[in-house]
Amino acid sequence: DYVELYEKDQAKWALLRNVNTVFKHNTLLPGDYVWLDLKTGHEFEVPIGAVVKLCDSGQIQVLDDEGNEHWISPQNANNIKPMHPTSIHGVEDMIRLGDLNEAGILRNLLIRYREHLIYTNCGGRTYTGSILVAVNPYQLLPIYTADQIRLYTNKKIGEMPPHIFAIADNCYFNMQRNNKDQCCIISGESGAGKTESTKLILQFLAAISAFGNAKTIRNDNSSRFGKYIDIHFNKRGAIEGAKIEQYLLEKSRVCRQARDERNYHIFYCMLKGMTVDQKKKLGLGKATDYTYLTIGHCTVCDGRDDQKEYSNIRSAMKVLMFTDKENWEISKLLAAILHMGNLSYEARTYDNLDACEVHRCPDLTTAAVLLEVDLKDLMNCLTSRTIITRGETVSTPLSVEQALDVRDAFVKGIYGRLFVWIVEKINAAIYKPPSLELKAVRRSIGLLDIFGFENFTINSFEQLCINFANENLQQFFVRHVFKLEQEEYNLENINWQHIEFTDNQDALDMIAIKPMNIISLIDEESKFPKGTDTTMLNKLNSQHKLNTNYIPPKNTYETQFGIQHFAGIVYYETRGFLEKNRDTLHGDIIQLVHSSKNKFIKQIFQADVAMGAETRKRSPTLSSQFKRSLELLMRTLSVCQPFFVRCIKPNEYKKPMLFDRELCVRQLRYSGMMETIRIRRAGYPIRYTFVEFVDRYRVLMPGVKPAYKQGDLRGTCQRIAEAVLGRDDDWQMGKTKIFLKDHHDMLLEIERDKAITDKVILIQKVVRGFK
Ligand code: AOV
Ligand code: MG
Repeated sequence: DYVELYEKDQAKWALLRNVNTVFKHNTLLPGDYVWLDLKTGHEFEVPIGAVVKLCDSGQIQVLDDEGNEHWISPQNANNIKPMHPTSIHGVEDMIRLGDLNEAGILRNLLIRYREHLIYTNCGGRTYTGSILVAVNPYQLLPIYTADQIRLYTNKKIGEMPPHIFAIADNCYFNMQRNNKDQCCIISGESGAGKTESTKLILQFLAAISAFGNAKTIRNDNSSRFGKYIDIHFNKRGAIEGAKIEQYLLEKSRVCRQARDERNYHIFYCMLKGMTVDQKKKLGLGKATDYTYLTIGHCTVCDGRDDQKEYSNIRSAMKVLMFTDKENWEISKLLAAILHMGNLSYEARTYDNLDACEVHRCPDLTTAAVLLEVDLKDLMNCLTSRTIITRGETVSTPLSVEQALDVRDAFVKGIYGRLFVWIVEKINAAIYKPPSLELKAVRRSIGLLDIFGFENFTINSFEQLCINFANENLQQFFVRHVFKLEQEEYNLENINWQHIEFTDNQDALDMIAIKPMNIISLIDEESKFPKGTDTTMLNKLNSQHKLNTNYIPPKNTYETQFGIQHFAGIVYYETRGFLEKNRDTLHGDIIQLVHSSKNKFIKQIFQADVAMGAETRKRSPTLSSQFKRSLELLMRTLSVCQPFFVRCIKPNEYKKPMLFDRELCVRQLRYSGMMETIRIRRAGYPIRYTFVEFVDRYRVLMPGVKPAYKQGDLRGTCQRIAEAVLGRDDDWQMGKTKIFLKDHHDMLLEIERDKAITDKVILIQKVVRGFK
């Protein structure tokens, strides 16, 4: 067998195929597969697979995987290399690849993708720490049916082809078998398929998805917030409830969208889906009537039916126990936001001060009616600010720019609090607090779906936060897959060749960990009364200009700085940073809300009203809140047994059956996939302490006593392993644990099943004999 020979003796294999002397002896035959190195020198170019078409007087014609033909002359013989048999038709688990290099990994994904096999394991046949690679198909595949779910339920690992359902099933099985919390970390860049993967594991998130998702250039349904969904199971393994944790909704989107992007889906859905009568009551027209919905010059989204979505959202909200009244209150606030966005201002000067007036228009009146506040009060709030100096309250006018900022801040404040309220409301419907006795036995599976890594033409504070979150996830992966793993091998003193990997800890240190890190400098400047975006940038420069992960502005006029992230360099435009980070509403607005007769808006602003002006000023900034919630998240994840789903985006056009090789190589490279496969292949995914091993498998050796009665535990463990697995196989004895490969575990489990069944039959026979 070809494959076997290659694995056993590459030299002999090569000789047999004459591959080193291909051109001399002309032994390549049409139909043979080769790697073709085009040597273009592009950063993300790797050799492409090709098949030999013709051999003609020393020249060889090949057809590459993209359908292009090439003639290779004898001088360029080095440009082609034979392909390992496993690469020809692909493998379900990448650790089985003979050509363990980027080209091999990439081609494996490509040929599977062409056959609609979007899932590939990466040392995935293990019980813990499975890694699944998912390539976004951008089309509905018939692989998510109820039948498929049944096929994947309760299966031994490796029995079925790789699938997201296998991950879900393994999570569940693991939770039961090890009585330990599990988590599933879904990563990948924007549009790679994280949210779809999450939905496939869990289907009831339709409602929250519309309020927090929007069309961006990268993704028509981009998550503009992060979420961690914890599903709780009772002792018997039945779902008992769930809880959603949300992270940092991108509020700026409510007021501003980049070209070709949309505001949150819910606005467009509402305008398409409401009845004429409902719209009339809210004074609403069509999407194109509203400034807030048209800044990106895009009100429709290909392939999305806003009207249908609206009815889906409404029915989901019903399931989640939102009352009709609550739904109406939500709609009123959304409508008020749209009306406020249409206000227009005129500049004035009073006593040489810049001031402005807001035009009286139907939008203004309707906003006041919907917010249930006095029209005059609303106007005052939007055009002036109360300042207290030496115990005296003075009203100072706002310039047009300031007034627009105040209005936008108010609108973002409403939307942000509305979002938080909705998440809380959903939690109230799905969450059941554990009773004291249950606390100990309840187990959970957590699903993490955040916003993916982003790099737009212009990136702002939101992107910094998003990318910071992704750095954290990457570090979690690196720690789990490379650092802890190799640390344990060293501690246990087993035979191990260190595997190099790219560690993003330095970048993370610079962004948020080490003293004077970027986040803390931004924060400090936000609290400093005289701080501006420029003074902030200056501080960043003087502190970090020598750091290799920091790219300072080219000159003093430039307002952006760059960070070398694990997934590439991103330049951040600092204008507006501090304002976004401070995220405060001034007292007049809170006062206005307090005066409202609308109970709902008062409720969502409850905490702010209760706080009082001074506390509000000192309340934590966005980035410090975000940093803290990320730390909590990382802590939660670190006590779970993790599964990883790595989503890959095959093209930038959201198209099916289009595989951009360079784009994919880039993602595989920065996510550390090469090294991951290498460590997974060399490593020992299954390990037991000697006690665990002896107690679990002593049934395989007659006469072995339980662990607590053993004098030489290590010796007994070794004896069992040698007997069942063979002395020469690739397993190792550490100081306190035995280290095994997947197939050892599978073998041991099968043998154990057999032994136990035999015993049961024996007992039955004995019992019957007595009868
Ligand atoms: P994301 O969550 O990773 O981006 P999504 O999960 O929203 O990306 O996927 C983007 C689009 O790809 C979806 O709207 C689907 O059209 C398509 N897609 C993804 N996975 C599948 C699948 N398994 N089957 C069919 N279509 C799929 V972001 O949230 O922007 O980082 O912030
Ligand atoms: Mg998403």
